[in-house]
Amino acid sequence: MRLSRYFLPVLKENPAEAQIVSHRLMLRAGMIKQSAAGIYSWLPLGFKVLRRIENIIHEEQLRAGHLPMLMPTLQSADLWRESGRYDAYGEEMLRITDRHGRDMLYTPTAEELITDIFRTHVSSYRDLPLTLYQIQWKFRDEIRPRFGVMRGREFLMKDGYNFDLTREDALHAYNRHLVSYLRTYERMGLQAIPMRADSGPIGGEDTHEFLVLAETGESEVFYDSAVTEIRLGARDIDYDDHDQCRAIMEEFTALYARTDETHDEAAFTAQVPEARRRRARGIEVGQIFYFGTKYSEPMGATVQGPDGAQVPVHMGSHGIGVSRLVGAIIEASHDESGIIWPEGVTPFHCGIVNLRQGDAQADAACEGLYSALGAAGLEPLYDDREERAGAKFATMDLIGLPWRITVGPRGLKKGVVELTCRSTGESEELSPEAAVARVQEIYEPHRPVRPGA
Ligand code: P5A
Repeated sequence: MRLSRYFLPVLKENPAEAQIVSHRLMLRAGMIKQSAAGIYSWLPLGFKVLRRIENIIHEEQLRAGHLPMLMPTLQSADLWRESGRYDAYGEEMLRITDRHGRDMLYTPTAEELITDIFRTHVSSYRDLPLTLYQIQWKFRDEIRPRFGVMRGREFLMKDGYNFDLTREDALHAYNRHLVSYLRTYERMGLQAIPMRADSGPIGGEDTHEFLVLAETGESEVFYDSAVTEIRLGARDIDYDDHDQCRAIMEEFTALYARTDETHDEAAFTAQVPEARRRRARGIEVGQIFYFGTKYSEPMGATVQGPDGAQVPVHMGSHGIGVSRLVGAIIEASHDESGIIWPEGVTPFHCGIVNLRQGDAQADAACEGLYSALGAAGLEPLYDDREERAGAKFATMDLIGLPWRITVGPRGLKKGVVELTCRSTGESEELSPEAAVARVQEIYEPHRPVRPGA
């Protein structure tokens, strides 16, 4: 993309309404625009990051054997009356009446709708296990929407639902989700710690939230500092292997880590040596639930078991805050000049800054880099505007591309360009060909994963 043709409405001033750094930087970098309280338009740069996050989620969901689908945002109230949640959900549910006087609602989550789909089409245990998921907009009429996309009213969620014959199988689905979420967050450059939490209006006995530690987080958390040392890394995972998934779940959840809803001071003190006790704040970027037959029983979602008897299926649901993640990643990765995107989610792989726009040699070198990076399957953002070098650097730093190639007449005389790392600020001089090869090598581990691979 050439910056002269892009839509990047950056702001010079700090917007007064933004209280936390991610909200401020998203507005300043021209990623979002508020259209009403807690409701945002995603401008091209913000939309690109959102898509990158979605793609990682899809790849990891497919890898875990889950099936993508799409359900509507508007639902009939009748299904929610069957489960008993129409009245129980409270003020957060946005209720709408259509022209025929029918009660509708904007979906805050989709346990009822998916259970209805399941009961319509599945009747035998032979069709299990089954996990369906979507990435779809949700609406919760939060009393205090704030912090930009972190606590929106309309927000994008990945929501998945598993259907299993037995509790044992459903607990495997729980563990499988936990493992695949760990991998998903790690690919985004984030550490998200599973913490025992409360199940709230979704219900159920087993639930973990995934928390990214950040001072601006809305959740109060209590944990053993040793949990921050565990990583999934590049382990080979067989998502059908119950024992392996359970072992990883246990590894990540054995140490004390809880949100304030489930925190138990006595257990905390007894289990965690004083030097490792941490009280901090975190951003909830996902949550997984096992709730057994809470929806399948009242809604009649049963299958015929191996012995011929009809039994209600065991279910769980699993959510990732897709739009919230954009803010959470910025909270975890920025400096005073702007955003620092992790390579896995960056909107463009590399910036190209032309220090002397209009100089035939500099222009030609930039064009060469631009097409070579494109041919290597990468997306560069070429700042081809007639601007001062300082202004070009400030824009690149603000929007946070992890790598920048700077091209100027002085370097070109020596046959070199400069490759700069956004996070360390370190630069090296390289030939243009070597710079392209280097950037290609950097992104090799972040190539899309083919479904089934
Ligand atoms: C799991 C999927 C559920 O709704 N039903 C379907 C279950 N879980 S949840 O924890 O309530 O939401 C899942 C994730 O969505 C994000 N989230 C939000 N993001 C932005 N603004 C909001 N107002 C908001 N509310 C929830 C969180 O990341 C949460 O973990």
